[in-house]
Amino acid sequence: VWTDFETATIKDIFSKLDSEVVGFSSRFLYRCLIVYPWTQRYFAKFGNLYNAAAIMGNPMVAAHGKTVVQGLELAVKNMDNIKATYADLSVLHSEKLRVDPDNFKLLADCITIVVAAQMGAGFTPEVQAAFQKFLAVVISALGKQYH
Ligand code: ZNH
Repeated sequence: VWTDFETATIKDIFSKLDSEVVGFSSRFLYRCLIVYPWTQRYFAKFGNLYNAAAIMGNPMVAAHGKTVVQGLELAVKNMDNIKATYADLSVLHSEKLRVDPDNFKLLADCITIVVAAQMGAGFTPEVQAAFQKFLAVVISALGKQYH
């Protein structure tokens, strides 16, 4: 259950991300792949990701960041029904991609850091709480198939 403030905050953040934050979608994925290098193993088909420059210069990484953001936007559009919305995505990540669900949390932290850096003083504790709650629901829905 979401409060009016939470709903408004989440929608507001995502409405600004793509239009105002240049390269937002790729930046959080770069950060995840650099800071938690073991997450690179799932992206073997993206080719060489051996250092930060290679990661940031890789168009497939950038494109995948957009894909993840589109997935998040789908959750924003279906905030009261994220579990059902993510049912197929959860099966994909657990059974086909075999992504260790601990990594969802790591990626979510990278998303939070990039959003916080962008929003500056606007990222108040209340906004952070709403955003982290949203990501926690996303992670739980994505991990549903694992339990
Ligand atoms: Zn993921 C895919 C989302 C996390 C890995 N993903 C994907 C997609 C989406 C997503 C939407 C597409 C699908 C289709 O195609 O159908 N993810 C997502 C989200 C999240 C995630 C929302 C959280 C937040 N992932 C993740 C992680 C990882 C991953 C953490 C690792 C580390 N994914 C992945 C892969 C893939 C995906 C590998 C596949 C890619 C390709 O193939 O291209």
